[in-house]
Amino acid sequence: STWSNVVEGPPAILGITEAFKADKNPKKVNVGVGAYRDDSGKPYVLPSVRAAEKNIFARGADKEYAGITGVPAFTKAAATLAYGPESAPLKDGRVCITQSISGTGALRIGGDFFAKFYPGEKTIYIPAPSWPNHKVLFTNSGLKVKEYRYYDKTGIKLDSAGMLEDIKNAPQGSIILLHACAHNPTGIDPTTEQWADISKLIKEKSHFAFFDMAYQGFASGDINKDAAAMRQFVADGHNVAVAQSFAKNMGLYGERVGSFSLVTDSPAEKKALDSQLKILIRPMYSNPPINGALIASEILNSPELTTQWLGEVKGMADRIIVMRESLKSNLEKLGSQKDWSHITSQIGMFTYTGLTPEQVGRLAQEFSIYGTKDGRMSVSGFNSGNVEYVAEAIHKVTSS
Ligand code: PLP
Ligand code: TYF
Repeated sequence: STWSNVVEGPPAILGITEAFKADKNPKKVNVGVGAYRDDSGKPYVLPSVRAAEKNIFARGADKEYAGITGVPAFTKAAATLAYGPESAPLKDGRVCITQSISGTGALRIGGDFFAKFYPGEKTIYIPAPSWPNHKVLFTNSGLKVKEYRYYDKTGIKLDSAGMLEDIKNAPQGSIILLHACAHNPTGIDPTTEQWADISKLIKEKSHFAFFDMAYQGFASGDINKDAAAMRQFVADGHNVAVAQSFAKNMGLYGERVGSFSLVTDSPAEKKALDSQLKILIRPMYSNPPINGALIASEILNSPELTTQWLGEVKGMADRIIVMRESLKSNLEKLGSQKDWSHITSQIGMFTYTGLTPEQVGRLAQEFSIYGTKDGRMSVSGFNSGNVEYVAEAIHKVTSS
């Protein structure tokens, strides 16, 4: 037949959710996919998002097409959120920005743009490990993908020396992908001092810094703190690229709201790049969906809703921080002799537990606790009703 050459491929991360759904155990826990859950284990629609939806509906907003680069009131506010209201390149009018199909779409626009226009080495270096989608996404864009060392498995910490060495040894003018905050999957970020060294080295080597910012506000509860590394790079004179997502910090997962932006040297250069971004995007999807962008815009352009939203982001971040402490103290209470300090020192959506694939397999089979094979667990899958159970299960598989 026509498709006889097509063989079935491996399941994506969503396979974990399928296994979870099929499990009849009432105690089952899903810590696979990174989507926030409230303390009763339910998806959470932010009250500020509901309020924004009401306003949009009450206004009788139409369903006309946006332009190729999306809803201007949204992208303007999104840029200010990422770069900060005092950002020099924003004030100078030299930041290109386009709406995107969430963070993934932003990365893909970036990948395609680099593949077409980047004058230097068309190789992008991603951390080892990284969000699994990075490698295939940039490869499909036509970039060569290589890795830099990031995670020190023995110490469960950043391999700072390895990272710097690999960035140093990359050919002059390579593209370096950096997680802006809350590194996925490890939950381990460079310190402010380490970021300063990375920025300096990237400058010296004339590399290009591409920030994947999927968790602004979600890591620390503070949108400025979580953007600090990226803003420092801009202040250091890097013309960065940024992929921004509103999936996590506004809980707009399925609405697919994000942006791709580039800092340029001048408004004239920005104009040229803006035109090429449009030429790139038009044959992909003509223009992006408007609903989520209107919601984000409504929040970011209303001081009251912004204040409310910031409180809600902090609420999500704080619940995750409390769950980290609870998991760790429960493990200690059970008498676990292992060092679990990384559970509370890591930040963001995930804890990289250090469990082996075999232990992860036992968690699923014996306890109906579903995480990814690399030992990553989505902390928001924990709640006051299941954290003790999870701690007991982790203690059992790590002590026998
Ligand atoms: N980048 C990282 C590091 C992520 O963890 C994610 C997923 O949450 C994304 C990008 C893209 O997510 P989305 O396309 O839902 O915005
Ligand atoms: O790593 C995660 O679990 C989140 C959610 O294609 C996610 O980043 C996972 C896979 C995917 C999109 C989002």
